[in-house]
Amino acid sequence: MNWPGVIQAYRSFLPISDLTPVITLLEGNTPLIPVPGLVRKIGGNFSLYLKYEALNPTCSFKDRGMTLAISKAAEKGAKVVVCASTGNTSAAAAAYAARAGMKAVVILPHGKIAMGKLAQALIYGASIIPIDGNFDEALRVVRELGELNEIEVVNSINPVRIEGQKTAAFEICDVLAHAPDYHFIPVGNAGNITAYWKGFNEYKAAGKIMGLPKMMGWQAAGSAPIVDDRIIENPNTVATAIRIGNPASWQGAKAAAQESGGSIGKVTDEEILEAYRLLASTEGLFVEPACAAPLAGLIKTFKAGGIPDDAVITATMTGHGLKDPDTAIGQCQQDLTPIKASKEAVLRAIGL
Ligand code: AN7
Repeated sequence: MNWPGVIQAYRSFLPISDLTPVITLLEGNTPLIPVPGLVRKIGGNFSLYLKYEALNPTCSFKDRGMTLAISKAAEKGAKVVVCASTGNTSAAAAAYAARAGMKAVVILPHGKIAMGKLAQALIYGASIIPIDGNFDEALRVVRELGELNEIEVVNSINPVRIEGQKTAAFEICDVLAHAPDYHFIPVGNAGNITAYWKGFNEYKAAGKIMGLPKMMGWQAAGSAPIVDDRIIENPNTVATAIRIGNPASWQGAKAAAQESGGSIGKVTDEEILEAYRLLASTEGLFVEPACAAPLAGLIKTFKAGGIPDDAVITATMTGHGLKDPDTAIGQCQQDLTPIKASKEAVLRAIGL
């Protein structure tokens, strides 16, 4: 049977009625990929599985919440949806709005959106409004627009987004047949960590799992309001997806860490880029820089002795590496000057 998308797959856990039109691109059911080579490389003995959300229809986890948000908007008869975004939300909103025959308006921090994400929003036909300002300022404008009744906000301040995103936690437990011991996840606007914690708890309440993971959220050092416990006016990081200084779900992230016995930490851009290259070159998995934040955080936690030997660990790889080709190419040390088209020239070039 074709996978039906997250609404049909997890209907009884979602705020959906028979009257809700289901707008889906068959998102979800993404692979949980074991990465033993990476664990060996850092000298660990634990089990690590990556929830590879890059394989959603718009290549990020945002599709899970967007199928709910757009379906509920369609139920209300909305014609126009709006979001602020560091890129992935705008791509997902634009795609699902196209599928529903709605207009999407996306408000983006000018010059700070990875190229692949911009290409997506453009080709799906969204109205793109770049602003002179960062994500937090864009979200402020969106909140104001949401007060006008004719525009539906599809940022994660819309609670149905969180409802959709929690399905990733269900899928992890369905595959493992239990909860992981730790779950590592990047934190930007903090909706996703909030959603996972809700998902794990609901699965436990339903008797599907016995335990709960410690929630380990990771921010970029230049953009770490929750760790630093203050709003960051000018957040900065190579991981543009999580370049957010005043997260909407701040309290949700803190609650997830506190209630689970986990934590929210921060890693530098250097640590992020090192983990980014390491994952791609040892496991063949290409993710966008934001996903490398929890990996860098895991490496740091392991080196500090904070990971038990037999732990089962999951981590969310939220978006595809192809979304941000500039960062990947910028990390490349190779000389790409063309040489003569001959066997001899190639052998010389590779040192044989
Ligand atoms: C790849 O698209 O906020 O903590 O506007 O794109 O739930 O915000 C993206 C966030 C992690 C952080 N990884 O998740 C947006 C946006 C990737 C992301 C996050 C984002 P949240």
